Amino acid sequence: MATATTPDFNKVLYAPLAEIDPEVQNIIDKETWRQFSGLELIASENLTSRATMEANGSILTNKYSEGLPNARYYGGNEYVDELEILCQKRALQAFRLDGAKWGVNVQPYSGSTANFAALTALLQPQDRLMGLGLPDGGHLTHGYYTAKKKMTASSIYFQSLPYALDPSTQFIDYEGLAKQAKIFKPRLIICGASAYPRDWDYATLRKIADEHGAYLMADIAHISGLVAAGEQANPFEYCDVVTTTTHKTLRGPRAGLIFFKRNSDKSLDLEKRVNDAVFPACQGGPHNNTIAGIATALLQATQPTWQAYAKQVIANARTLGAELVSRGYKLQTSGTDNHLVLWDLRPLKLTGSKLEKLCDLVGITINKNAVSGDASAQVPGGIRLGTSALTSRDMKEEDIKIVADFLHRAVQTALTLQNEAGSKLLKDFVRVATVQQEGKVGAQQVVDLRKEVRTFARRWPLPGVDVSSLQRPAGIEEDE
Ligand code: DSN
Repeated sequence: MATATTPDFNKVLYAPLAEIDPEVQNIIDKETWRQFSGLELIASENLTSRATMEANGSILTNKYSEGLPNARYYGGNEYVDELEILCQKRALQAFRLDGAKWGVNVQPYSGSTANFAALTALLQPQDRLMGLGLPDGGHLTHGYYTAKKKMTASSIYFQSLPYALDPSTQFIDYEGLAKQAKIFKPRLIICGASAYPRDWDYATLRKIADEHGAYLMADIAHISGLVAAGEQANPFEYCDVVTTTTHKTLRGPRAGLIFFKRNSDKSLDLEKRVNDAVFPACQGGPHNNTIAGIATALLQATQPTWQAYAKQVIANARTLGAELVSRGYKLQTSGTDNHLVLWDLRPLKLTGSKLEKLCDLVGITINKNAVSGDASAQVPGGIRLGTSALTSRDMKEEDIKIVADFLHRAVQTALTLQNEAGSKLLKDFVRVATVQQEGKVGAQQVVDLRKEVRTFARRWPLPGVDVSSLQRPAGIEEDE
């Protein structure tokens, strides 16, 4: 509360957001309404808890604390030290790690900075690394480049060679990787993906890495919540370094973590190298409010209920995949072991961009994605779907069947619109989807589906939000 003696220039410090900045408040309200009214199926997203949002929006944002607990470059860090140590402890606990064998840095701002810091720790400039190629499901930060451009720091500062999926099975081609590694002689092999619906054979990867004296790093950003629950193979048994984001299946705030192995012959100094790589090599002061949010999310991931959540995420993804297959659609690897499904649209002659656009128009949030065999990640032939967020809204298999039916109708509508557009261009597709025209039915199908999706979505809670008091905010129009 401002007092009678608060100078005018400081009164602004006490006013609530809605009062001081109604424009930003309105944008937040619209986004809340969108999340409440739609179906979130982006595999890299989730809906974090109220506690995490409270921590993330806390007064901890005011504090600088470059360095590590008990070794900071600024004063006043006694509570921040307590927080960071607690977060580290929970991170090890969530993945059932012995602190004598593993350590963790909880400061990375995101998955990308965590990965670049890990590369900085493990490699010298221009050292060689191998990661799963982006068109096969790998991540940009795993060494991606195109014929025309080295577009990520991981390919600009290091030499990289992608490994691939076996085109006949669409599983990782471990034999091919072993053969490539014999010639390329990498210093680091990265496993982990952004779009791979199957589990990993870490023992085989370790064997290949050892043949070349290479480090093995797993980026478990997508599956970390499932690994914490013991519902995926355990990368910590085989890897030197494990990175993750904290906001996907792990359901925390947006940030990253780097776990490093202690005491193995080759990695005696990994702790110092990783910590120095995060700060000062790649980052400045940690975001302590985010670290508080991570700590809170990790506490949830250590509770007995976490395994039930992770199991339900996987059961929902399996149901989603099976429902799509039962309607004649093609999935990469025909199914899933984790939270995501990769849907190959190429047999339908429909691009991922068009289905993503159509789904946006009806309140289903998905993303276009390359599928195995796509010549380029720029024109993806598929869609990636994930069930983490819908599971956080309490949906189970029977509900996911309804979602699968919405997706089926979205495809049918997209095919109708593509036909009515009479051209392959996305702008023509959007025009016929959004403007009712005599003799054309696609735009009406969009309206009908949007209404049904909205009614269904609003039956569910939204984590961190009291939906009973939600009202449609100014600036959102809805068809009646
Ligand atoms: N990790 C990416 C994704 O999977 O969506 C974003 O970088």
